[in-house]
Amino acid sequence: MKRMATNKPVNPPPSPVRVPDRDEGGSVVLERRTQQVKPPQMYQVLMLNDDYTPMEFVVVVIQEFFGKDLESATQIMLKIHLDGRGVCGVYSKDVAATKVDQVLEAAHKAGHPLKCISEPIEF
Ligand code: TYC
Repeated sequence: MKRMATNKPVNPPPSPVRVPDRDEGGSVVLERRTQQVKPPQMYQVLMLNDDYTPMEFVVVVIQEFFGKDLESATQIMLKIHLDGRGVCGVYSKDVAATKVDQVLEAAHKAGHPLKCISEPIEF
């Protein structure tokens, strides 16, 4: 991949740290820093309840776009139905945004008001 001269590398390798040593024989002791980069922020994709979208449609959408089997998809759908919202999956920012688009497009095409959002996970 080509980079502009002003771009920094995304994940620079950890730089070795010189540790002072008493060895006067010219040898150098190198130690790796433990962690210099943070893991990427992850996003959860949630579906919201409404009074009109059929339960069967929600179950199919969860299976199709979130790779769940029938039983897990049904449990997630029922949780959304009862609690108002529920997590369908956890992804990087771009993948989460794509999942939201796919769900909203499928719902729109089928004429259902199903809502789907993504939000950063808090620790
Ligand atoms: N509440 C809907 C119904 O009773 C079912 C439903 C579940 C709708 C989950 C949306 O995200 C949803 N038909």
